[in-house]
Amino acid sequence: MTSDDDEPFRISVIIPAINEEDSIALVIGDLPLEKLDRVIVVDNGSTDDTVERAQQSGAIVVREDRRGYGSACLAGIAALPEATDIVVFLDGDYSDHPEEIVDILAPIQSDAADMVIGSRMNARCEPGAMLPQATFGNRLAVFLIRLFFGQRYTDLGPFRAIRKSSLDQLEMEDTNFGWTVEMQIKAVRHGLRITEVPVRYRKRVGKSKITGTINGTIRAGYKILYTIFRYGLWKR
Ligand SMILES: Nc1nc2c(ncn2[C@@H]2O[C@H](COP(=O)(O)OP(=O)(O)OP(=O)(O)O)[C@@H](O)[C@H]2O)c(=O)[nH]1
Ligand SMILES: [Mg+2]
Repeated sequence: MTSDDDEPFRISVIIPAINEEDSIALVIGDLPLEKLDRVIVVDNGSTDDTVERAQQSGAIVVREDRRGYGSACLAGIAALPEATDIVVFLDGDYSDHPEEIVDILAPIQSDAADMVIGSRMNARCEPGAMLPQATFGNRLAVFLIRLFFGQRYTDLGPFRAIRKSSLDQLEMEDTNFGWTVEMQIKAVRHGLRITEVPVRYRKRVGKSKITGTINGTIRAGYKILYTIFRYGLWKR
């Protein structure tokens, strides 16, 4: 793992988590901690043992009072070490396979990409792990992104890596479910080199906060579509 000047890449991981006590240690435990500068779990007011288990597993826990997935990611960014080369985002529910971080990082480390999205749209995804509404929503969203912005994505997967300097350029602002799609749209607009790598995905441990609830699905679906139309039609 070397960068241009032969220094190792300084990599940090941001994990938004709320009430993930059954999974958070599994997620952190499957990360190659020796290769990472910092693992940041952003807690939005968990009422279970998420915070303690994350700390025991070697993560730094940041608390964010403003609810929302995007708010948590923004708080995680604010807690990155000053010198960071690559930022990885990962969910705390153990749906992703954290050890696949090496595949997510590889295109950036070889200077083939600035942003890498882990795509769950492949045969290795555990049946039933992607709920039908998530699959449908993703398909619709990537179709619209292609229509408006000309980029062929296959997924809005949460497991992703981006060069820190590129992330700074994007000036991310969404505080909830528009986070992933905002990043992907802005990446196109800023001319980032974008790559997808196939990742595995399994049924989550613990209780769903977003896609597995009717309320969450409607709010997330609405916000994702609104974000695409907003950037596609009027927001520069
Ligand atoms: N900090 C923080 N984390 C959140 C919030 N909402 C969701 N999360 C976390 O974000 C990740 C994604 O949420 P999930 O509930 O897995 O959403 P999903 O993947 O769409 O739905 P499932 O298919 O049920 O897993 C998990 O690690 C959650 O704990 C929030 O408001 N704040
Ligand atoms: Mg999930």
